[in-house]
Amino acid sequence: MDKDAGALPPKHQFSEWYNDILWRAEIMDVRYPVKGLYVWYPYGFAVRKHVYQRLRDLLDRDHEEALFPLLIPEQEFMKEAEHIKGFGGEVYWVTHGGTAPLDVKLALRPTSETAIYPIYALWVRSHADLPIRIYQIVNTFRHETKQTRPMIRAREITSFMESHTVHETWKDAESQVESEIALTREFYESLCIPIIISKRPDWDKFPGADYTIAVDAIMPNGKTLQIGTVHHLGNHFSKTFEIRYEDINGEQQYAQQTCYGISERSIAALISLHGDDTGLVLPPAVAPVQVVIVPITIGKRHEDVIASAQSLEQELRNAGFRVRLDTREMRPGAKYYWWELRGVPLRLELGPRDIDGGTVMAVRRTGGKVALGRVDIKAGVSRVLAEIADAMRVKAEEHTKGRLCIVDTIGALTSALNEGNVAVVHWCNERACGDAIEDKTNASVLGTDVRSVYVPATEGACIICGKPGKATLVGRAY
Ligand code: P5A
Ligand code: ZN
Repeated sequence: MDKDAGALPPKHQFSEWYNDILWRAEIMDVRYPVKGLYVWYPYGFAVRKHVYQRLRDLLDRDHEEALFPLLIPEQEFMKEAEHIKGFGGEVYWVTHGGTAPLDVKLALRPTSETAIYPIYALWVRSHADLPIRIYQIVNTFRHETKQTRPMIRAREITSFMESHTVHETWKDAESQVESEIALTREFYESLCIPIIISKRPDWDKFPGADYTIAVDAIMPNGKTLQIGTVHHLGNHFSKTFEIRYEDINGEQQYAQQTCYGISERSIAALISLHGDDTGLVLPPAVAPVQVVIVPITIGKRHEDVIASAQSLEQELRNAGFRVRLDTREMRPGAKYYWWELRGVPLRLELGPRDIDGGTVMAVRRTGGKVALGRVDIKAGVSRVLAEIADAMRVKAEEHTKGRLCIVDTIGALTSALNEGNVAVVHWCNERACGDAIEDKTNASVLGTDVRSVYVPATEGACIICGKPGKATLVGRAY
């Protein structure tokens, strides 16, 4: 793949655009010789670092970070029946140590419930040990059978944040679910990504959960991407793994649990929702470079301009901005293109005339330019970065709103979906009606009890049987 080969496909050819931007902007190299495994380039890894730092900061308010092993003994993995039904077909097994077959086969974690919960059984003794709120950020392995795509469906999920909590009562676990949802909202808010929250239908919940709350984003092509899930596990796993506590009356009780996961799909959504025909567009909160300074050195004032650009760089760096001064021997136009492709939110251009006039030209990646005063440049840059984040949020919200159709007949539902939209209907929660919706539309019932600012929280007649139903999301999912 020659980096100078051709141009980035237009964003409306979304699949082509997505595959192309990953190498052009140096996010991921997809040439690793194992299907579904991908390499993070340094620049992609820097984006990941800032996104996950944001996630860690939010989690660290009331969770603790820990680290459990990658390998899970077969007996532990096989203990929870539903879990095996759900994941059994996707597990990679380690069968040999060197050349000798292992006595006990070891699973590469597809997720870590069966690694963590036997240890929780040792840690939990009394109600005083609860709640436990622990997360880890690790790689997990799933032998996915659907089409693999970088960050969207990987066989090695490299950036799996999994939180596992333990509580006394079912209600306590329920409020933990709500608290993880609030955290997820805040996380995606800072990435300027609009989300839709709903309760997955029973047949689609996490294997071993009481219920699953899913977080979806609408991608540029109108497909939905599940970018997070929170599961109320009830006491299914605590019964299997004997996680018991002594309550205040001295009686043994099974604990109540939740788990919650976010992966590099968050970065797939970030890239996909904000990017444009020119390249990436990164929100200032997570951009590895927030401000790039391009000196315009024509003629004899070269040294003057460079010195001025260096002092500007230093000042902004001291103020806490992630700033880069681009002094490479390239035409300014080529530099603009380079940084635009990489999604840098703000470019500052500085030439002799700006220096004489006491200004700096600020060019937003989201469009438009404005001259900022050199003396209060810190305030100016802060303000423009905030404007950029706002513009990104508005644009992504308009896209999401524009793709959401509220419909009440199967005919309207089918055409909404065929036009590349996601639809909201009313559904009675009966499996037969859910199956009918899916059969008639060739789409999925994604979730009910939809929570979204774009959808009125109404009740209405089920689109199939007419009985009372709740707002339900129907779409074609990745
Ligand atoms: C929650 C964390 C779990 O595994 N156990 C611990 C629970 N849930 S989950 O829904 O199966 O996965 C959590 C999130 O991970 C993302 N995801 C993926 N991302 C990239 N490639 C994959 N193959 C993949 N599979 C799941 C989804 O966003 C999911 O919500
Ligand atoms: Zn019905």
